[in-house]
Amino acid sequence: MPIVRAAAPAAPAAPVDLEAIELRVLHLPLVSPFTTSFGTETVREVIIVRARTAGGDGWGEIVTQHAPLYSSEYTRGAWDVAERFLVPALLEAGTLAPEQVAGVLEPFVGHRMVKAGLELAVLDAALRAEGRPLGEYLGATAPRVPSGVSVGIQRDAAALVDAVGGYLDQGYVRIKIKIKPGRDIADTAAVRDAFGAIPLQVDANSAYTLADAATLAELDRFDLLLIEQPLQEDDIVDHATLAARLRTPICLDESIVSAKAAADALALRAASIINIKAGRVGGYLEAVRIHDLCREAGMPVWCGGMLETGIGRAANAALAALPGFTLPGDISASDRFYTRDIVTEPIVLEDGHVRVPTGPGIGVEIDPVALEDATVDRVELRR
Ligand code: OSB
Ligand code: MG
Repeated sequence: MPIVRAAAPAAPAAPVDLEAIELRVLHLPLVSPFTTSFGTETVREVIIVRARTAGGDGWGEIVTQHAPLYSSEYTRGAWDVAERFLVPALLEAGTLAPEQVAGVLEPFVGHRMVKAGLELAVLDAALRAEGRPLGEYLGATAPRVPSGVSVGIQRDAAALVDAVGGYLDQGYVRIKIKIKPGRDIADTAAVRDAFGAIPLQVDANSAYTLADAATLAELDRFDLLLIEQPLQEDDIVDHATLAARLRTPICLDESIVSAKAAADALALRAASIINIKAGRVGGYLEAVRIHDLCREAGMPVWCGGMLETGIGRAANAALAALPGFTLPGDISASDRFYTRDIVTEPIVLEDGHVRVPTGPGIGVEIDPVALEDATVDRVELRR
């Protein structure tokens, strides 16, 4: 069994004196509706965290969605647990290093996306104060990361081909299409027929059961990079059973909620690839631990996305630059989802890649006017 590293990768960051934490709910209109097997989103509802410290501010993003459809977490629940329990616990601690945040929040069960957003804000404040980039701190080795795009379910297969063609024209190096029962084989066939041997994968967001194994096995003929999360979050054994019946590699997303869950999935052969999302696993430090154990086991990983703003995307690019991220991530440019991002320099695609920020902390600056315009609720909790 691989050794799970307990502390942060490089040198730990210096503690910060937390003075206050500000939470904002934002509503950001999407450039086009985003449909998955669990629903359609037209406005991204997300929480932005500002950690106010004696040495300056730090920013984080709580990647919950409006409704508990992807996982049990959702924005208003996140807001409540943050305001009532998690933020007070951090303020009570007062002076703390980013590596201590998870331990302070540990007594509170679950709510990993909230914990991740709070930890990122403290980490960003600490690294900005030291002038150290997040990528360097996490152990990034690449200056830029290949950019894949997640394409929602469209009106019909022709519309899907149009959408995919548009993203390929923009330079995205890997396409992921969302599937669900009844919108799987024909949609995948249409994309393969139209674009040939492009790097292609599918994401079911838990929409199938083992009874659908024969349908899922039909996907084998399309030479996909992987099929992401075909079964439910807690179907670890069923995923192992399914994996033995498919040629297409199974990748887990929803099921991998911690380094422990990743180690279990590996041991049970429930997946041969893992999608790492810092929000889903409770933070960027836990994400690095999953990266490390997968790398040791020779299992490829890639960086997933939750329609992040420039704050979360910048941090995701830093994470995806670690050496074990051998498959392109869902790290699309700001304009994939938003006409107006809340950072001063939107994330852009350059030759199919996104640059890993080199400035202190997450390496992007917040646009105060865009932030204010998108804010629908705000609270500041003081020490
Ligand atoms: O399953 O990867 C997923 C978005 C919201 C919730 C779940 C998922 C997604 C995506 C979008 O696929 C990826 C992105 O942010 O580009
Ligand atoms: Mg997914």
